[in-house]
Amino acid sequence: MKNKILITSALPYANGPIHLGQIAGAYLPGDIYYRYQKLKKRDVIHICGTDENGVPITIEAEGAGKSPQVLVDYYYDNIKDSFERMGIVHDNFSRTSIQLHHKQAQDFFIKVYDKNYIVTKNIKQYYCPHCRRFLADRYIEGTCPYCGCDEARGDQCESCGRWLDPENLISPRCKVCGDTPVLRETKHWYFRLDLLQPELEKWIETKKHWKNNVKKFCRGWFNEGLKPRAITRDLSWGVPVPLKEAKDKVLYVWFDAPIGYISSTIEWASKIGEPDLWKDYWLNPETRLIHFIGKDNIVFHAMVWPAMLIAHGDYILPSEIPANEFLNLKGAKFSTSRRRAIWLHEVLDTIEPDLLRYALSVNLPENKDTDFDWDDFQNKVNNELANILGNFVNRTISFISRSYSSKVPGAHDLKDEDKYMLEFLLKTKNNMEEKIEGFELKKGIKALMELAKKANRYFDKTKPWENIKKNKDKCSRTINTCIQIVDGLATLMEPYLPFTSRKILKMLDINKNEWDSIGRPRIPENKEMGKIEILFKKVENETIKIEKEKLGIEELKMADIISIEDFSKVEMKVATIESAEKVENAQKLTKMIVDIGGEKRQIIAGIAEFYEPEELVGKSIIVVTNLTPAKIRGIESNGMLLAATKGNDLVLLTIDKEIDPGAKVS
Ligand code: B3M
Ligand code: ZN
Repeated sequence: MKNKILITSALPYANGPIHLGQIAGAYLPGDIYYRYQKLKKRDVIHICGTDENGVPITIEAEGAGKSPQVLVDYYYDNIKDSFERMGIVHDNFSRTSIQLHHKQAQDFFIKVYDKNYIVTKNIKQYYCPHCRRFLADRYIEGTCPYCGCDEARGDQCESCGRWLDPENLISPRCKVCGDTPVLRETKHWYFRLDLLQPELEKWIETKKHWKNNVKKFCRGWFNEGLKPRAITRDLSWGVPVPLKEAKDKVLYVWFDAPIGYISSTIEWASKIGEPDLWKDYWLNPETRLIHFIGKDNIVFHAMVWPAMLIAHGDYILPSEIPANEFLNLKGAKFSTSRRRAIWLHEVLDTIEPDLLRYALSVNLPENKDTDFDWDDFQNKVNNELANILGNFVNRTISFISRSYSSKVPGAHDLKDEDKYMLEFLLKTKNNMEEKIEGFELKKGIKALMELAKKANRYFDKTKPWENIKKNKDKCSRTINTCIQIVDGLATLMEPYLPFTSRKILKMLDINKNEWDSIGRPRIPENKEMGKIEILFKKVENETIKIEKEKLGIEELKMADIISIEDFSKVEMKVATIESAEKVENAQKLTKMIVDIGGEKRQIIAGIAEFYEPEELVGKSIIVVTNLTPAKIRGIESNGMLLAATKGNDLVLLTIDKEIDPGAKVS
């Protein structure tokens, strides 16, 4: 086994906040794995940072009317802060807009260029006559030729994950103005993936144990035959191409971004005052390089990046690429650019990080896409985390406090039932090691919950509350065994639930978890327990309701087929909007007063991202008027307006000719 581990998690674009899909895809798994390796006392570092170059940034900045620098500064802070609050730790969290990275990426380019793996080509590229510029990949959208999704981008289809060229798109359109672009001649630099295919194939062949999703992707590309890929773009933001004849061009973001893993490691080494230490990882064949990513990044990490590394020649290649599938939001993919997401920093305002870490851990999309759903979240927290794990820890420590004045009773002459439990603790540890090292993190947390379940049953069966009078020895054996299990659980949960683990240690009055001492009871007789704390507060219905409302319109369910009678029960009227304002602290909600023919109603609707309040006033819309009034974010809404939605678009239903408000719609 190699003795060093270099873990990276995909560098998130600094073009929006982090959402739960990204957390489940890469960041939480990376953190669990890292924390575990730390507990095993391995030489491990976890490297990350924000991806701040390229079109994903410029498009977002243009849309927001800000400069790219202002945008990335904002989201760098926002993302770093979200990770910290979530307990996701990195040894270094860098950014790719810094000088160190620019130089690193340029040097990399030059070395590969000098080795003749980069060539120029005159090509025809889409140009938008209206915007008067060449359109880099993501400035073009159209229909995916593979899956038919009509929101595919010029570089990749988010829906099927296929890697695209803008020319592949059916009915291309300029993302900025919607016009149809035309092809014009220009020059770009190409990376000779074709030359590297044989070596890549050989390398992937050695990865027998890799997950199928990664290998399947690669095989597909090999069968088609790799082609040279353009690695420059016409853009004024990013890493300038370090060649005189390429002024006004920058490196394609996917060329510079993975080099960011190296830059971030270099930055880490100099920050800790050992500027050469990064070489111990990147230049050391005894290091296992592990990239945690989501499946949309597979092509770049399993093909392009290794090809770049082979072409460059100095650095190690990835050992493992644990790529997760997607965590979906009710069947749709989370997407930062489309702002279809549950934002981590918002959730953390009301929900403890460990509750979220748990719900995501047991639902990681390791082998297939999974769904996130707030009811399911509540169920997992209340019925599993609180009722099983929390309950066991609390009943044990409360018992010691009540019946033994907070001092751990001794255990002499353990019986089989007690020994069995301590052995099961050790077995769970071994089992979790195997699962975590094999990147089956979901199975790891499930093994931990199994132990907590068994421990509760043991507590029930041995009945300490009766034996404290009837059979004192047995009672103290039980409680001593239970407290050793509580201690073991605290250690085993640290990778998954670090905050809870801390809380338990505080109650046990111990300062550190020792993974490898699990199974050897380390809480001595008479040890005094610290103050009892409730581990998990149950999640109330109100909290879930608020989270669902934040999702606004996206929560609407698909309609079932209904009869005419059912439909005729719905009363709809023409309404005129008299006033409108945004609801404070609710990005998506607008509050309106509408006139429905003599009667005024207050309506709350999830349209704030589509209509400014002043555009709404005076509009005639259609409102459902006989619904039970609902409270949204504590504000009463007495009616529901009708709108048409598709993908990311929403338009209100209005009327074709003037008619007085209150007119019935039928
Ligand atoms: N920024 C895509 C993403 O955030 C991209 C990853 C780069 S990893 C080198 O999913
Ligand atoms: Zn345009």
